[in-house]
Order: sequence, then C-alpha cells, then structure tokens
Amino acid sequence: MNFCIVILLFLFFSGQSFAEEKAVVNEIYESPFADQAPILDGELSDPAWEKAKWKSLDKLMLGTQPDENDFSARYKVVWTEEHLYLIAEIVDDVLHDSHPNPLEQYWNDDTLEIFLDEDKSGGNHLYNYNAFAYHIALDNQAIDVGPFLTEEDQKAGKSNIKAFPDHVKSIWKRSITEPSKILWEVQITVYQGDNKDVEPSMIKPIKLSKGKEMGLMVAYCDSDYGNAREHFMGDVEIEPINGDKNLGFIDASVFGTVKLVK
Ligand SMILES: [Ca+2]
Ligand SMILES: [Ca+2]
Ligand SMILES: [Ca+2]
Ligand SMILES: [Ca+2]
Repeated sequence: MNFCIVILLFLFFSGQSFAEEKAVVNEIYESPFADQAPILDGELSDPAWEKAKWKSLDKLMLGTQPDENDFSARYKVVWTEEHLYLIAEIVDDVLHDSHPNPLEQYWNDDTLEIFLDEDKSGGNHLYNYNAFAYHIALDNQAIDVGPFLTEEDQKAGKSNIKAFPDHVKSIWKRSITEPSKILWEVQITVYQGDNKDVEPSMIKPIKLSKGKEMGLMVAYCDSDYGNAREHFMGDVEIEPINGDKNLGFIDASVFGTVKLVK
C-alpha cells in the first residue's frame, strides 16, 4: 500500500475517534407530571408550570448570534398521560411572516420548532416519521415534511409537506407590560416515533408514563425582515460536522433528552 494512503487512513480514523471522544453530552431535561393539565391560553398561571424548570434556547445553530432584545427564549415541559405540554417565553423584537402559504418555506418565518423522537431511536428523519420536526408558525399550525411522493402523487399535485393539527395545538400571546415578550403554550399529542415509510394517518398516538425518555430539541427560527431567518437558536449543544450545527432537521441523534418524572 502506498505510504501516503496509509497516512491518510490513519488521519481519517484517528480523527473519527477524536470526534467520538469529544462528543457533546447534553443534560437530560426532567419533565414533571401535571396533576392538572395546563390550559392553553398563553399564560403561565397554571400550577403545573411552577413545578418545571426553565431551559434556555441559547445555542446558535445557524446565522448570526442575536442580542437579547433581538431574540432570547426559554421553555418548560410538563406531561399528563394524554399529552406533553410545553410553554416557551420568547423575546423577539419583530414578528414576521413573509411566506403566507403555511406549506412554503415555513422555516424562514418566525417559527417555534419542536423536534420530537418518541422512541429516542435517533437517526435520519428527514423524509420519514422516525421523528417529527414540528414547525409551529405564527398562525399556530404545525408543519413537517414526510416521505417522498410516488410519481403518480406528484403528477396529481400532492405535497409531502403536511400540517399536523392532531399532533400539535398551540396559542401565543404578547405580554401587555413587555410587548416584545410572548408566551407560546403548546399541547403535543405524542405519536409513535418508529415509522419510516408510512403516511401520517397510519401513525398512532401513545399514552405517556413515568420514566419514559424521548428525544427532544426546541428551537426558534428568528426572521425579522426579508424572506429568510437571521438566527436559528436551540437548546441543545450540537457537535458540528464540517462546521455545521444545523443538523436536527435531518438527524434525530443530535436531539437532547426529556425524561418524564413524577
Ligand atoms: Ca396556561
Ligand atoms: Ca428578532
Ligand atoms: Ca424514532
Ligand atoms: Ca422575529
């Protein structure tokens, strides 16, 4: 074997093991049980929210680092047997929706994005339902992309980008005293996360129970002007690949972990 090839192979494999060694370990978020389910009204008044800890969306995944008036946010999660509940407290100076079609460039408008991998399998979920990336838009609709279409479906003008009204319900409200601050309250019905090649209608909701762990990453696409987001901020420290941290929309392995506790 050529000496240069041996050196290159050595560098390749030693680089791989180095990357594995310094892999980021994110803390598990412990989500408390809600004796009383929160009421979806964009307010923190439910007793259940008092039991949960805040987690910040302070990790830059794409674009430039915003100052705290441009964007800052934190969230909490609680659960019942029927639903996962999330509330996000978001400071965003400009709310902007430049693509009125909910199915068009939904990641380039102001969007609360919740990545959920029910069975915590990790792995590719871009064009399947191994995990969901719910893009919750300012109109409160949650959008994600699913499996590639057959040629027949494409010819019939069908889309593999879908809204998930049965999975996600949400409402947001501005603070009267601090108008650039909004509270966004979300109810998620958790659907099976082990489906790779099926239609959403074939995926069933599951009941939640104490001790369950799921893959979870929460993020926000901040778009204040123009037709693209300026910042994409999340709650999970991601090990970059070739400098790229925007990996969550493809690979569920980069998500953090939520553990349901009582
Ligand atoms: Ca509430
Ligand atoms: Ca902003
Ligand atoms: Ca999965
Ligand atoms: Ca914005």
